[in-house]
Amino acid sequence: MNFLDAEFVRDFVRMANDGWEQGWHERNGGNLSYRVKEKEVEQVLENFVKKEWQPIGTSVPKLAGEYFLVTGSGKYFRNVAIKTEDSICMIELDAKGENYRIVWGLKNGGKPTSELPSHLMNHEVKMLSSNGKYRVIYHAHPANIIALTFVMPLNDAVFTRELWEMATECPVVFPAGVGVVPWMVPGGRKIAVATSKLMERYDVAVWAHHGLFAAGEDFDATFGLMHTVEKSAEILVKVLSMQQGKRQTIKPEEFRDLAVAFGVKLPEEFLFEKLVVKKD
Ligand code: 2HA
Ligand code: ZN
Repeated sequence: MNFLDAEFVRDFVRMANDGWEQGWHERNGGNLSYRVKEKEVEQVLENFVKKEWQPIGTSVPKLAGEYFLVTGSGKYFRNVAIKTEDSICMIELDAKGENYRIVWGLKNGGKPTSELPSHLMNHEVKMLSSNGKYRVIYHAHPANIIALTFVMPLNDAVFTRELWEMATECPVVFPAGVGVVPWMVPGGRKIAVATSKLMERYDVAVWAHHGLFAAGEDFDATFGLMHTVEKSAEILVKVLSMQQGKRQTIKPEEFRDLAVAFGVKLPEEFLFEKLVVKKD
């Protein structure tokens, strides 16, 4: 079938465009990747034109031979829906998981996302820990979560608890919590290693002064996770802009009730007692 007619390609394009419409992808900001299922590879095989092998910049042996649909380096999310073949590509990994080659897309030249090492190392971690279920890795630049990294301690427990408190659905949507990566140079192996270490435990990691990194089983869950975290961050920014501190919030015992009602496990280390300052 025509590459652009395949459902996984259409879903990828829709998600990229949704992110653009949210305002999370100024210029060439952000990147998206999808680990393609075997039967989906078969659907589009006839479109492949295999380019030369290139080093990934890291090693992902467990992903040997896998195919990924990824956004292109320097390409704009804004263009993914209207110039798909110029903006994204499908890549194949070699038998060692050390090199990739483009098999479709980026028709005017270019490379996969500059964050390819982070994407692939995170795919490897999430694939292994989910028994193969996780397939999507998404990086975006949502303004509110980035703003919080300038005023909150860069610490998993503080970010998790504050974001959980701002919207009741949050502990249910990301019960494991949120990891925080201190500021690092983007695009290399170092940030990839730091992020993938956190993603052994979490589905979402904040990149200080930069953005957010999220993983999920499919496009809806991954986009929904990014959206939920950023919405919660937006509420926190609004609250902190109105006054210092919160007059009332969700308490540790209420989180425990929520966990029971929704059948999720919330780590106790995030349910610490807080000092509440009464203003009047
Ligand atoms: O420009 O977002 O982190 C792509 C990025 C790099
Ligand atoms: Zn970025």
